[in-house]
Amino acid sequence: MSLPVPVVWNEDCLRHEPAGEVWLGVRDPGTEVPARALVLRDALTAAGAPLTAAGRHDDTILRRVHHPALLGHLASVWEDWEAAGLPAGSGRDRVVPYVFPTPGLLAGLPPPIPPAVHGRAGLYCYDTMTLIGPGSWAAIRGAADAAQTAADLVSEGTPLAYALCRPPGHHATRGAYGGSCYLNNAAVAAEALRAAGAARVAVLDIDAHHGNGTQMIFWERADVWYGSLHVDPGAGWFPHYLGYAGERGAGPGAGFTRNLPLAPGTGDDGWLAALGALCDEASAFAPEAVVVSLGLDAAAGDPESPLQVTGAGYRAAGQRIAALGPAVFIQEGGYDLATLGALAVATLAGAASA
Ligand code: SP5
Ligand code: ZN
Repeated sequence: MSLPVPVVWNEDCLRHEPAGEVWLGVRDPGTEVPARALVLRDALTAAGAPLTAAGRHDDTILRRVHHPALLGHLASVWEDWEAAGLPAGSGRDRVVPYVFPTPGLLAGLPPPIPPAVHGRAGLYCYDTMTLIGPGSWAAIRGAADAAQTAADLVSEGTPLAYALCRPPGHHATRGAYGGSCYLNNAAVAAEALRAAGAARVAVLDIDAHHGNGTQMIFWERADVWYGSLHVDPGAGWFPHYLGYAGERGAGPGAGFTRNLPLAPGTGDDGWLAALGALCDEASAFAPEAVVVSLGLDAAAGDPESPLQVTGAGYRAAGQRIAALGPAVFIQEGGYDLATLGALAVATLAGAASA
């Protein structure tokens, strides 16, 4: 029995080699590695899912999601870093910011754009663990293309599609990257569905971490609902500053954001109960299309989160979500190479059974 969900693939996803993450001042090996994409691709194709190549898209949708300055920065920062002699001169082999223009620094002044690339790096990045190297931009741009291709398939009538996006995207905001994310692939998919005629799009984010980027991109929007299940940021988990239950949207988007933070250790029962509540609310919104930020890091055994969801839990989640309507699944986090493939297969098999 073969998995009837097209898997959108872009070979360039393998060219992003962050070569670690600087966490609390130390460069650790990092868990967002190219092998993730290979494990996912191989498990899904072994389950019979057809691979579809990501098609190239122009910047129209990307520019609805992101500030042009972020797009320009990501496209050029590696070349600027190299031209400044940082890798050759002192072994600084990846772009890592060291000064951040926080409100406490600027006291209300607008930030200038520093001419030095090592100064500018912190203007568009909000942490130290999201590194950029020579192949990063090709992968980042290719992941957004994959998301848009999957959205195109669903807009054209395919009930379910999955984009194997790497790097992931849900932590990327309109104007800044972080959390191993550079461009917001899920927001790109949502905007592409809107542009193709879906009047209301629901984004369901089941990554173990709050999708702060997606939430804030649609914060004031009533046409794109955002709901997330994630480990409680108040219990000490990334992104720390967002993802609390009181965040509900603003202006025309007031009431169109819903966060359900979960206690560390939450397993299938608590996670699926919260997912049911989230899906009931999404259903009341009457979405014409759904985007799923599919993080597989809520699974027991994942090194980046304390949630304890099983493969059966992910299967049930896929089924519940797909009952909401045509759905574009966007790969987000998920770092346990030994179980990642089976978790993706379980989720999409559940969705296909809805
Ligand atoms: C897309 C996504 O899942 N991004 C997650 C970013 C959270 N990264 C937090 C990294 C904290 C350092 N990792 C410590 C691992 C200890 N086992
Ligand atoms: Zn995550």
